[in-house]
Amino acid sequence: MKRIFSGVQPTGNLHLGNYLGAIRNFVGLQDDYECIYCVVDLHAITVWQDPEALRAQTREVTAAYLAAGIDPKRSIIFNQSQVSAHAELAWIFNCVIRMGWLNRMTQFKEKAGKHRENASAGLFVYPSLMAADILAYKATHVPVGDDQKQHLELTRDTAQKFNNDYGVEFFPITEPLILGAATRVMSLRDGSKKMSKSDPSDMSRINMTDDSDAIAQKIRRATTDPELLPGPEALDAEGQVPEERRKERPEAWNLLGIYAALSDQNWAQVLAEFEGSQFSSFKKALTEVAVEKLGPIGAEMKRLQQDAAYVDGILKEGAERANAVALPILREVQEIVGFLRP
Ligand code: AQP
Repeated sequence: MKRIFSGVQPTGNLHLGNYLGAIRNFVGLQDDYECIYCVVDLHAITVWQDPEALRAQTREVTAAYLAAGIDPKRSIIFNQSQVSAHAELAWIFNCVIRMGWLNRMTQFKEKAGKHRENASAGLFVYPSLMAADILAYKATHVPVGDDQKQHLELTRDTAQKFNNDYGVEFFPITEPLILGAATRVMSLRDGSKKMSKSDPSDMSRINMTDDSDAIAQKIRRATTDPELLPGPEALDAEGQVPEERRKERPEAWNLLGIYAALSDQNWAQVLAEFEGSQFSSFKKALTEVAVEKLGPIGAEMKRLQQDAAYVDGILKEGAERANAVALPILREVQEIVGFLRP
C-alpha cells in the first residue's frame, strides 16, 4: 500500500506558495494514495507563537485543506500535538540522528541566521521531528517542495541507520514526490527570495484568503523588469527554463510560472501566449486567473474559520484515526529499542 504523509505549519499567512507547492497537490494525491495530512503545530512552536494565534492558525490550515478539496472522509486530517507518537518517536530519533547531520541542514542556518545561539533547540532538531512525522506512519511517499528535499534525505538516512543499528527491516526508505509546475513560488517583491509566511511585507505574497482587490493590487505592484516577455525559444530542449535564464529575470519567470501553475498550462503554452507582451497586459491576465482560482477557496476558508466547532471536530476525528495507525508502529519501535512495557 502506498501511503503519503505531509504537513503544513500553522504559522499564519498561508500563501500562494503553500497552495501551489503543497496543498493543491495534496488534493490530487487522494486518488492514488492513502493520505495523512497534518497541521504541524509541534513544528510551529520551534519559533515563538502566541498561544491564541496558534489556535486560530491551526484552524486556518485545516480550513485551507478542506476548502482546497481534501476530503476528510478519504484522507486523515489532524493536528500533530493530538498524536503523542510524533514526539515520542522524535525523541528516539534524536538518539539515532548524528549532530553532524543536523549541522548540515541549510534551513536551520537560514532560519536561525546570525542568532544561532539564541535559536530554540527545537529548531535545531526540527528534522528529527519531521522524520518521526513520516515514519510514525511508515509513509512510503512524501510530496515535498524543493526546500524540503534535504530534510527528506535526512529522514531516509534516519530510517536506514535505525534499521542498521537494530538489525531490522522496519522502516521504509520514503520516496520524495516533486509535483506541479510551480514547485517554488518566489516573493512578489524580490524574485530571489521564496514567498514566505514570515516575510514582514504582506505585499511579498498572495495570501490564500486575500480578496480580489488585494490580489489585484499585489500583482499590479509586483516587481518586474523593463523588458518584454520572452517567447518559447527561451526554453531548453525539455521545455524547461534554464537556470541561468531564470537568474537573469527572476521576477518575470516567477510570475510566468505562477500563471502556468494556476492556468494548468506548461511553459511553452504560456510563453506562446505572452511572447513580446508588456507586463501590464500579462498582469491583467494573471490577476484574472488568480482571482478565479483562489477566490472560491479563500471564501470557503473564511466560512469554515467561522465554524470552529466543525473544524475542531474534523481534527479530533482525524487524530483518532492517525493514532490508530501510529500507536502500533510506535509500540513496535519501543520493543525493538528495548523499552520494557510490563
Ligand atoms: N514559496 C513556496 N513555493 C512553493 N512551496 C512552498 N512551500 C512553502 N513556501 C513555498 C511549501 O508549503 C508547505 C508548507 O510549508 P510549511 O508551512 O511547513 O513551512 P515553510 O516551508 O517554512 O513555509 P513558509 O511559508 O516559508 O513559512 P515560513 O515563512 O514560516 O518559513 C511545504 O511543503 C513547503 O515546501
